[in-house]
Amino acid sequence: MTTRSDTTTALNRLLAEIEHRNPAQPEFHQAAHEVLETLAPVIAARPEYAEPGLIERLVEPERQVIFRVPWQDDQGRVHVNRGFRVEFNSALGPYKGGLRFHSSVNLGVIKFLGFEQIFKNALTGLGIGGGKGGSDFDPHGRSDAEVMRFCQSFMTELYRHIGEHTDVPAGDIGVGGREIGYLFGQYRRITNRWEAGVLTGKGQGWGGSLIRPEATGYGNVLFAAAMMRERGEDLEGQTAVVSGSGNVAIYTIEKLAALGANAVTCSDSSGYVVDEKGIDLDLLKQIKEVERGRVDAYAKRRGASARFVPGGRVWEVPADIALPSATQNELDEADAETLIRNGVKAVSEGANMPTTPEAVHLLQKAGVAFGPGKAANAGGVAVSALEMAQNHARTSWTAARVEEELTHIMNDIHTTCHETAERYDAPGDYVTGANIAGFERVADAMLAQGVI
Ligand code: NDP
Ligand code: 2IT
Repeated sequence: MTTRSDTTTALNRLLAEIEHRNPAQPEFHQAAHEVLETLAPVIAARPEYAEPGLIERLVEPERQVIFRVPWQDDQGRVHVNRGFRVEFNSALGPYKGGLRFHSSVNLGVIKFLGFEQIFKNALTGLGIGGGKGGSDFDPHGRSDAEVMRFCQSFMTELYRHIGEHTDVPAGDIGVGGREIGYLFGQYRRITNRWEAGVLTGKGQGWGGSLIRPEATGYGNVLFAAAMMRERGEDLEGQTAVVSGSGNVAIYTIEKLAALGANAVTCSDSSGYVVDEKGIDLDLLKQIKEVERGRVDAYAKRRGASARFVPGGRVWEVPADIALPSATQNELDEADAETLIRNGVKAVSEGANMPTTPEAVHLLQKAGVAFGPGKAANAGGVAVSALEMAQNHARTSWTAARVEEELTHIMNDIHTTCHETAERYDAPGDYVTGANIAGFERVADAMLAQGVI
């Protein structure tokens, strides 16, 4: 019989092996540790999961594509970026996951995101595998024409690896509606196919789903609300700190307001804004979505209630709930201490892996409800799967119908994580609940489908 301590020893050996075989990929190591460290109870309880090779296969992507992306700027200069698509696991469905365009992108970052995506997508219950891609291209300050040429060059290689039944990319940092439009146009041109389901996050009128732009932020707030309900509270009247000012942050702030909470911050890589009256969403959308400006412009135009703090982090602003919505490892141990000191009740991750492992540990120890990204931000990919469903059926649903489905999915993910944590003696631990529940679904499919 396999004991929990045998299992932990075997998992630790595998983690050392992962670090050795994947050098210089600290984000991937971090994501692998975070998942594998919580799996010992389920592997000990269900011996079939201890089958040699199962976890080893799970941590090795099925396919990794790296390619050159040459493009010309408006002055005619040639730039060479690197493109990635990591097709991690297709046991539950076609590879599904976003594309990130950011200067920090490298193979290790894409692998961490792809690995997380496997479990997140499993939690949605919608039949999607895990993948992720992107490029170290930095869209900041680039003209529309430059972004278009970059997207066209990127898709000129990517098209041969994707397809509505194979691999379905979407947006992530630096990839929104504009980029998905250029990518879709080039895919259609090269393949001569109207294949709506090959990309999600498309525009209204050409295959996009209503509520997809809102889905990640809305979903995270719904998850936070479910965690608060579990504590006998709701969001009404609560003060929230939100980081980031992109797609996820904006619709997080919007949904918080709809549920009676007040988001008082937003940020970008230059610093943060705190607004005592609550973030004015129309102004933020104008600056970020229309003008593609920086958050200091918000403080300048808002008047006396707002100020810009260059280089600072939003976590120093006292709040009841915190929703990190920018990037990985943006909330560390010192930030967690500050949040706890200021009486935070819940932290719900809109971004992927924004909270460092030490910070997660501190928050959980202090009794703060902690919603890990793979559960809390699954609303985005869930509505992507609903977009695929609408594309396959050649129909489009009303906003009310999509939002109703999203609400149902987020509540279901919350219940699944909560119940799974209780089943494995970790009541209230959503990290363990999300990892084990996601793992069980993927592992069962992998075992049924044999050694491939
Ligand atoms: P956007 O590109 O729309 O916005 C990203 C925001 O985060 C910007 O304000 C950006 O500021 C800030 N940011 C990014 N990188 C850094 C950095 N290294 N340091 C400081 N600030 C940074 O991206 P999204 O809103 O789509 O994504 C935000 C997070 O949510 C990511 O972790 C993403 O993986 C995750 N996510 C996204 C989903 C989606 O559907 N879009 C779904 C699930 C998760 P600046 O402009 O200065 O770089
Ligand atoms: O991290 C994520 O889940 C996303 N960026 C969304 C992926 C998707 O396919 O919609």
